[in-house]
Amino acid sequence: PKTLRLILGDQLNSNHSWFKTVDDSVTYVMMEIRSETDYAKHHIQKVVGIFAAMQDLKNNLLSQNHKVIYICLNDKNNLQSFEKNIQNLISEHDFKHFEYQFPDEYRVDLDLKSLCNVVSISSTAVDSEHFFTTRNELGDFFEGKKTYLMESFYRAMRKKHNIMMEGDKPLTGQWNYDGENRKKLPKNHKPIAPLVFNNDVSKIYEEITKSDVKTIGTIDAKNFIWPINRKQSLELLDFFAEECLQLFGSYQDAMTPNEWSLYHSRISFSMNVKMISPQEVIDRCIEEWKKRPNEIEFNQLEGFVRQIIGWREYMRGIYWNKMPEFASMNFFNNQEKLPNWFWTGKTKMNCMKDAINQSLNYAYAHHIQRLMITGNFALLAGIHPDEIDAWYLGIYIDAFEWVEITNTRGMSQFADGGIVGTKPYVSSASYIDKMSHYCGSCFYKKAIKTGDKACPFNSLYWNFYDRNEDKLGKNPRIGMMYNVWRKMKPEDKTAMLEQADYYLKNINEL
Ligand code: FAD
Ligand code: DLZ
Ligand code: SF4
Repeated sequence: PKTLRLILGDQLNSNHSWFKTVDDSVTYVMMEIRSETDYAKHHIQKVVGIFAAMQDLKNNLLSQNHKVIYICLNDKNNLQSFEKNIQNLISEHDFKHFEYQFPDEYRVDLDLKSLCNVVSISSTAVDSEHFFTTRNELGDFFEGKKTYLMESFYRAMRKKHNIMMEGDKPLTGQWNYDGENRKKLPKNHKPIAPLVFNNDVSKIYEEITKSDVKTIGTIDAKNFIWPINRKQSLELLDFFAEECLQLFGSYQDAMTPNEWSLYHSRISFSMNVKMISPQEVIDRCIEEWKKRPNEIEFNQLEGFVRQIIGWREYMRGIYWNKMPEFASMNFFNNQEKLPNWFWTGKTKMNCMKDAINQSLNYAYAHHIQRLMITGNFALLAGIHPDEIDAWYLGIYIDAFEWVEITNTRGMSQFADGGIVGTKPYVSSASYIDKMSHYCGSCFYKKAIKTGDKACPFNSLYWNFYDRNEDKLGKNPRIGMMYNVWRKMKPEDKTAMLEQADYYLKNINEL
């Protein structure tokens, strides 16, 4: 029967078994649509990058003689949603069967299921052949448990997939080398310049500008820096394995002004749209380590592999286990709005300015900037998780809800009350100073807690603990902080809380 197969913008896996044989009765459809460009205010580089990568897969499939219908953003017959376009195609082309790959987003999953219920033809959903785990695997693994400990899931993944194992023991005898990682960058250390691409995506950019899609951030459309096809994704992976892996773990949490990528892989976009698979990514790195065991210490490799087969799969599992409730969790009942400067970068806080500006310029910030700079500030300031999610879901080129919301609401904001993390990731200026070179040249003073130049992270930090004592006071991992707070002189506490209050009331002026 004539079959229609849908490929979503984050299902660009050219190795999918769908494509192994060319079949005249099968037509693929891909579509650039407003439902997807508009569910968040995306970074311009994200929309451009996804469209460019979609068009590349389309051309690739056409060159192999697959039949493809590609609906462009401004096509006259574009009905701007998956459901409407598919219904239209079914009635126009006499398709007898409809197929799609399991989407990674809850919203789209529901939409496609209900579409299948209303169309008159049969339908099938198949695996996207990308992840190590199925949607329910993590839920089954932790069945009946209250906390979902990442480390135990990670070890099970290592065993199940025989990754860096010696029989049933971890290679080298130790599972996790975090203790040896996470150093500050030495002052005179010049990090490697990131590999960027020079893709000319001006045509796509023009089409997006022509429609009135609202976006954020900047772009150089003649020199688009992100990989937009499988070949470039593999080049970026090679660059990481050859040049960055050896220092990945060491400087994973380091931050320094004007260095936006350091030793991070920037492979998340390529992986999340499935131009390459997590298996390929870790295989390449393990191969490099085997080739140069004297140059690449095992802790660097282990730290990286853990992010991919541990954290990434774990977050996906949490998503499918906890949605849709997860999306409305707000443990601290935070209600504030994001300050305006999250959208402009115009703040005197050096660390925030750097993290936000690079996000606007590159659609990228590395993990510790997302967690301990912007995320930390948002939690201390009591911003509503919906506001925070909207920002994170839009601004990063790698942001798709399954991995964005679990990191944002879960890991960063503790809005899930402790499913993902055991305590909130908050800090005062001392942690930021320990891991970065931001404080020295900041308008604010890291060691000052009250007064004109006091670093906002300091008073907001104590204000956070003070106002949430009923929710956190009994948490054994936080007890020590409350002891310090309780022992502080009453007049110091009052001054601290007044300072925090002043900053919160004038948050747009920070
Ligand atoms: P590297 O530092 O090189 O790490 C390698 C890979 O490990 C990443 O590509 C990623 O696939 C995986 N990884 C690392 N940490 C995590 C994690 N916590 N969860 C899932 N996978 C991880 N990641 C996204 O892919 N999309 C998001 O929308 C996203 N939003 C985030 C929001 C917040 C508030 C936080 C704290 C983290 C978020 N992350 C997100 C996780 C992580 O920050 C990014 O995966 C990483 O920064 C991507 O850059 P990279 O490829 O250079 O990563
Ligand atoms: C993020 C995104 C954007 C901006 N545009 C499109 C699009 O026009 N067409 C499309 O198929 N997918 C797009 N995407 C990715 C989808 O939002 C993503 O596939 C779903 O969220 C499922 O994960
Ligand atoms: Fe950030 Fe405070 Fe350091 Fe300034 S002093 S860079 S605001 S932590």
